[in-house]
Amino acid sequence: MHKHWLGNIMKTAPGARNMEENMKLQEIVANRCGKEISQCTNEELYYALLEMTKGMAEEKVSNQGKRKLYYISAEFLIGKLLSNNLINLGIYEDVKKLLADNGKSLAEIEEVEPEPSLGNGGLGRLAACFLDSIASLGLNGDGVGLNYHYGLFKQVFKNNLQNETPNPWIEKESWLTKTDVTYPIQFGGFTLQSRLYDIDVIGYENRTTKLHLFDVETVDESLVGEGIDFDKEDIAKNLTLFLYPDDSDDKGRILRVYQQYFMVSNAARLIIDETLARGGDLHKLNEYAVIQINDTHPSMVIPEMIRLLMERGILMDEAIDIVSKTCAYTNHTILAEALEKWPIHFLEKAVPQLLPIIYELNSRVTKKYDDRSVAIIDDEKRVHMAHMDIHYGYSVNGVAYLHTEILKNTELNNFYRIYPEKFNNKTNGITFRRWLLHCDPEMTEFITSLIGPGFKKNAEELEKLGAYVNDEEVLKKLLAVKGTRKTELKNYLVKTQGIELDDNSIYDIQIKRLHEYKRQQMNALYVIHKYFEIKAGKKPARPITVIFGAKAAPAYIIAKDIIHLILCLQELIANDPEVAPYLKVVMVENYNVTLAEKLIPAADIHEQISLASKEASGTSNMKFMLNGAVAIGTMDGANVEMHQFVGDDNIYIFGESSEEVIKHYEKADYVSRSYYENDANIKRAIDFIVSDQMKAVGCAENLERLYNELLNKDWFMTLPDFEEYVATKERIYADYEDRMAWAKKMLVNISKAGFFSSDRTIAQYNEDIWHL
Ligand code: CRA
Repeated sequence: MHKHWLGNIMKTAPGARNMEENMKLQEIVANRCGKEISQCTNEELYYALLEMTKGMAEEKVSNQGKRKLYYISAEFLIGKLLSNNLINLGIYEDVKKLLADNGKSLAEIEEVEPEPSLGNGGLGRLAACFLDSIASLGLNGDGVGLNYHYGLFKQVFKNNLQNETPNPWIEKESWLTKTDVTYPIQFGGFTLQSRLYDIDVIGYENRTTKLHLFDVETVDESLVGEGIDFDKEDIAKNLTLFLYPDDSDDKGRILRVYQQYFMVSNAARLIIDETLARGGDLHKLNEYAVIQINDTHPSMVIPEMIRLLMERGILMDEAIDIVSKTCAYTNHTILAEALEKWPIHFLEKAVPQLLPIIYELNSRVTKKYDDRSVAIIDDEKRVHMAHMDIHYGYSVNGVAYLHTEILKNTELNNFYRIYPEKFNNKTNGITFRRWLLHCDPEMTEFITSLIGPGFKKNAEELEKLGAYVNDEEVLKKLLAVKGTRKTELKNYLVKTQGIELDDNSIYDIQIKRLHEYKRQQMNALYVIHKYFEIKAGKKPARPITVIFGAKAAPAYIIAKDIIHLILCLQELIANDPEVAPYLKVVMVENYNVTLAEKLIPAADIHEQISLASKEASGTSNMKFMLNGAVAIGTMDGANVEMHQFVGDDNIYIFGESSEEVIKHYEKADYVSRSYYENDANIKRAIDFIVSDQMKAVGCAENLERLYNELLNKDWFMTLPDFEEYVATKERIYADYEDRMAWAKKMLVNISKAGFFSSDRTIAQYNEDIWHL
């Protein structure tokens, strides 16, 4: 036994302040429910805790300073807030104990809270992590976005297919606080009155910041029925109904333009009002405000702010100059489909007042540069939102080292040559409060017992764990903690989804939005491969559980076919007595932040297998690493930096490099069919998709479509990396059996995760871009 381990965490004696909070909760419960805590239902206690926490947040001082950051984003995937707020207020343990003393479980009370799913994936979750760090570092900055009444759809599986149903989250009592702020927002032909709702974001043992969410009071939830279809044309009633309405048709796309303009016009007015209220001078707006444009969705803030400044008497030249010194842009993707280009006629219809300004901005660019590729309005009369951001913002950043290099040298090279000084990298990060302290308190306590609590505020201190990589006691304890999380996940999935896991198996997890570039299909092909191997008598040393979690965009047909493939495999393998004892496929239903918080601490292996160059950063990779899982991955996104930190022994890298992949695209020389024809394993796996066995559990049309896609298109090159992927999987599974060597890899991963704290990312944004 070791001294550090016996010493354990310093427990804060329930000081006067915490006693006070307990009194407060008892009082609130008595007032609201007229009874004791022990007599209350979980619902009653959840709402009492909500009231208490909101009250405490309001009493906190918000961040201050001359210059203020406005982080504008169409998505803030904040997840459930109760527990994180209790942690950041420093009262989590006391509340938990008080409840336990009264026979109540905080974990069960948490289940009552609906998850606000106000984002699709990484980009939205990043914005939420950033707010936590901005508040925790005490920086003067707020988030601005939209108050969608329905978050990302709820995913339901039926007949091995994804169905989408509405996902409401706003209840009579919620984290939202209605404010007095309201603006008339003008669109082509009509005006809508906005209303601002705020959510307090509590920093870790620090001040608070605000998430400002704008809404329209005329929104009509009764437009929504069983599914997620609704009348897309009645803007007054539907503007804030859904996060990103289906943009597969023009009606959905133009509604997005209305949403985006509504978001930025409100934001710009709020910024002007707050600046003036602080005694600021609009001629020097950049000294009072900085606007971070999170991807292109808020780009219209540039022409809108210019317009509003001109309305206040500032001349065009000066207005453009002021705004250019105030706005900074973050790029999150090189995928062409995600780089927004709005047809001019959309803007003419929705926001005609912006057009004279956009034309002016474009003509200044075309006068200066002959190169048509840097124009704002292209020859097909489409407005390139990113181009506007780059010309009229002072900073352009990518979200991981490799991504920024690709922007500079390839994707945005024409811009980089004009403005080299604007380009910079800010590698993404995650908040350790949610992704360690909250999702694995036991691991947090164990780490604290070894290196003290300093890492909670200064993540780099995790490096101190390096001293224990050869300490057998520590390694054993690490494996034990992981084992407990695996059992907890098993219990949770049985209870909530009727899924049975074997907690003695290897949990190999891939959770992220469903997209061909992320290559869930490659993982599924591996499953088929393994299935054949087991049938042929090559049994793995230990059972393997391959876990997927993913939503597919409702209009993304192939992504939904991949989900279908995985669900069919899940059923087929579970019913095959020869294979089931060794291999299990699980696709969890309705993957969201809440589920991620249970899956990540339980993972042994995580899959980061995107086609190199396509994943700008990835952030689940960081969460898994922090929780002691080991990655199998390509040299893509932030995997590159992870590899650099942990070294070859602690991450399993495979596949073509981004340079090779980019060359294939340039030469257009990839032919998937030739891989199929020349590789027996690939042929066997792909043919199985359309086998009679698969068609018996699935739908022939979907399976055939996916088969044809892989054989004839395979835009994201699944097949060239397949053999190396299989070999690497075999290696990682074999290495897992040396438990002590594996635990060492786990510990190295945790000890090197400090860099990926969003506190570091935000400190760098502030240092290089914001200067708050
Ligand atoms: N899909 C990237 O693809 C990245 C996040 C956050 C993404 C991820 O690799 O980690 O942004 N891009 O930077 C995006 O949304 C519109 O582009 C993402 O979430």
